[in-house]
Amino acid sequence: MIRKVLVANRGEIAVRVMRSCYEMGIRTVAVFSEADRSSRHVMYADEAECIGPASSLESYLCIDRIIAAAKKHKADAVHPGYGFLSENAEFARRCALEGIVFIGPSPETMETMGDKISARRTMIDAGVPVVPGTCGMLESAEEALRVCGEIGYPVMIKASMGGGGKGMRVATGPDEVPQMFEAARMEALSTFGDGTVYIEKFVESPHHIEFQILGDMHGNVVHLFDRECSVQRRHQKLVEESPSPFLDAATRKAMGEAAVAAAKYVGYVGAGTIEFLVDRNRNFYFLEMNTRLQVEHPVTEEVCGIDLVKHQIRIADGEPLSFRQEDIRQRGHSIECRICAEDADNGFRPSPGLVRQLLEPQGKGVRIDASIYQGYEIPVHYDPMIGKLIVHSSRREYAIERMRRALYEYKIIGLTTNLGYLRRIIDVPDFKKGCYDTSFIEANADRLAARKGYHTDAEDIAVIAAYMDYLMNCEENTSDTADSSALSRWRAFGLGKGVLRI
Ligand code: MV4
Repeated sequence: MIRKVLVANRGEIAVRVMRSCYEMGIRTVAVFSEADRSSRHVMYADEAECIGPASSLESYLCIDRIIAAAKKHKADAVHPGYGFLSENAEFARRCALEGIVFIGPSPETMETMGDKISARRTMIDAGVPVVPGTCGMLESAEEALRVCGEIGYPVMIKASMGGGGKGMRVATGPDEVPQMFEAARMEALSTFGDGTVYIEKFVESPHHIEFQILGDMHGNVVHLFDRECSVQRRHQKLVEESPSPFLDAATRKAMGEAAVAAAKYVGYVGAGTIEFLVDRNRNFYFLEMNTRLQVEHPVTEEVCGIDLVKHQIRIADGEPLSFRQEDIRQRGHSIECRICAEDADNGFRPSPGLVRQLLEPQGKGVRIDASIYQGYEIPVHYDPMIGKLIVHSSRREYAIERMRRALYEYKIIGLTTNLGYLRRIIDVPDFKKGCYDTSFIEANADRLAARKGYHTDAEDIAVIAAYMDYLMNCEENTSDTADSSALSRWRAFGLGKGVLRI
């Protein structure tokens, strides 16, 4: 029986996991780095343990320190969140060895799916469609050339240990193969320490559509339908929605059945995601399986009315699933925007800093999974994603209106965020129509580029006015105003040297 969970993560996902624990009456243990002493997940937890310096390698990625913290605090289970150690089979093995429940699938499943060649082979055996290509690894450029000739151009050369676009090259004809084969191999070797590559037919402008699945220890597997994740920039998702506006009922049904077949074949236990590439004719192909909870899981929760973290914990506790496939329906429409401390107008460079003022959207159908608060300093050491804004409504067009409204209400003062960029995305006509694939960001680059126009200027002025009003109130409420002019107070807040960023 799981009564205390150590959350081996930080930021919004650590808080997200602890919320479900709290509702289930489960105690929580936070781990944190020296850069995260004042983080929200530390304040939220019942207990907390510092596990090392700011560097992830010496804290959130350090298996020994996390295991030691779990033992010290007598945690029954570990929830890994996403990223960090969430797909690390060695970590899952170490947990088992120490008698700690790892909230996730078996280490064997994680290994099978972590290796893309073995995942492909397994899916072929399971009868799940994969992109036409090689079944094993490529030994040489000569072999690559021969295989490419059989598959037909263009082809994609991919790293077996890859993911996230690293070690990936396209070859449009035989003359490009030797060079692309070498480039993919070298990049794979330096990034993953493994130069194994394989080849697939290149699917042009595909959709990235994934299915959420849940499997228990008793052989039951269900899917929780689809998420459309095609709004991506350099393999970073920006906006996700469920249901996908691209799928028809027949394709959705076939993909759901394929996802369940895939998970059943490997005896999957826990929450997982089957990623598919879908071409313009709605042919779908298995791409990868993610053996963790994903960033975009809330859109599925909103549409299906199911708390995925609670089900992860119940499954890890050995409970059978409490519902059958027929009990799960997609109700309405949900959209998620990822809020990042990034300067979208200057090459998306990370822009951490102090959250001076924070106004979060509220109201019907609005959910925020974030870990920032007023006065919080976003550390430079970690991912720039600071939270997620999720909306739900009865229809897609209403969900878009709600997202537009919520993005307008969201004010984060003190650092640069991508809120303005997200506002522009949801106003692109092709997004509104639901006509987009993975080329969306590139195809709409002009529309999405910042224009210093009336709207942004007006908003900047309004925020500055509100802040001045706030400062003047501070002034009035201070008895000793003789030596603190308005200007010096303006400086005191760090606004005198051109550091006001909106
Ligand atoms: C592909 C593809 C086209 N054809 N494979 C990108 C990340 C990696 N996980 C797989 N990716 C792709 N694999 C074949 N055979 C196009 C992509 C791809 C992509 C996939 C999903 C979402 C966004 C993408 C952006 C560029 C390329």
